[in-house]
Amino acid sequence: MADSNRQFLLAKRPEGKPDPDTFELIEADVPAAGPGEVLVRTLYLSVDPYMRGRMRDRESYAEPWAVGDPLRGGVVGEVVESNHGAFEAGDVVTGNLRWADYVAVEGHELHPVDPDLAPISTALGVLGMPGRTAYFGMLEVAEPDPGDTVVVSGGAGAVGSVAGQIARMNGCRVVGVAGSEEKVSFLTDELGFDEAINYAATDDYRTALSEAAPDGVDAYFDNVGGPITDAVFSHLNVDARVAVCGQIALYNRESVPTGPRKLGTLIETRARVEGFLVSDFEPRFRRATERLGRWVRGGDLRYRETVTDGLENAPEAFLGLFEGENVGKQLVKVAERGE
Ligand code: NAP
Ligand code: FER
Repeated sequence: MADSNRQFLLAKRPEGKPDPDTFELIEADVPAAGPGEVLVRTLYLSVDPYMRGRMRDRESYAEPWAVGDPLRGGVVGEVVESNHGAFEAGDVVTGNLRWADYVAVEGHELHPVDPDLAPISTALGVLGMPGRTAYFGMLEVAEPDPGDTVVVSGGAGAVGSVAGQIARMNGCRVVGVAGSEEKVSFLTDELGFDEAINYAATDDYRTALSEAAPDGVDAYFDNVGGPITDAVFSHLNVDARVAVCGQIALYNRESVPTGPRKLGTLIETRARVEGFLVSDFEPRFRRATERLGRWVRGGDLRYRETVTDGLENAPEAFLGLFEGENVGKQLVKVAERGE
């Protein structure tokens, strides 16, 4: 075991886009596991768009980080030493932990990961928080019916790529929206989306949508907001459902544009627009994760991960989310299991 422990702190609150100065890397001793605690070595950590919200000095569903606080998020790690009855050395676990090489945490903060069921990194992606977000947001909020046209923005990301495939499994015609030709091919050739729009190749989203969804849009799973969402609102059908999952196009803005938007559409269509948080569905996580796991193992649900190597590169991986550098789930690989 190494004798030094690197960890990231929030160095300052970003204005607009965060940059490398938002983060501070410090070194300390590897902590010891106290009574009831488990020493965990980080193998993978997750970088997620919601972390931008935690960098802001504003109360929200995600409590803000204070300047100087350790950054934290979803981690998959390996137990090095355990003073808790539920875990022993060598176990693979997940939890909401610090961006660090090692952490000592109380056992109740950890959940076991079964390495025989799926690659352990999936506990942060398709079989973790993003997969469950797609599952509940699509099935419970967007409510896809067979034959519906379903549009998914952020279609090639961790949540969107799963959400679109779930709509396909429900017999829908699925149109993804993503920011490159590579992502368009990923969606249509690898994931079975019926159509995909490269929004970076056009300014005319409305025309692109009327070509890709000529019968209009029955359900919209929105990960991005902004002008893409404005365009989709112009194509909603009567009784459409809009599941507002995320608004990443707005996360780095200090003020959000307001004014008359596309709400007249909602009167014409009697569409329903509903925001949701994955945590609202927590009592039902176990079954959702089991079903997602079965779909992955059966080959019905495919997934991609973009893995950045090295804890020191976690800020770069996080910043890349806002530039569309990831395909599928963005992870940071910190160490190899069993080394
Ligand atoms: P992700 O989609 O894997 O990564 C973010 C993607 O957003 C990028 O790859 C990029 O792809 C796209 N993007 C970035 N800036 C954009 C912009 N200005 N306009 C259009 N697209 C942009 O991230 P994720 O983890 O799956 O999260 C997706 C969304 O779901 C986020 O908004 C997140 O906040 C939300 N979310 C919500 C919940 C919930 O409980 N409500 C839970 C998890 C995640 P392109 O190349 O296509 O631009
Ligand atoms: C959660 C609820 C929501 C959570 C993440 C989110 C990490 C993400 C929301 C977003 O990206 O908008 O419990 O756990």
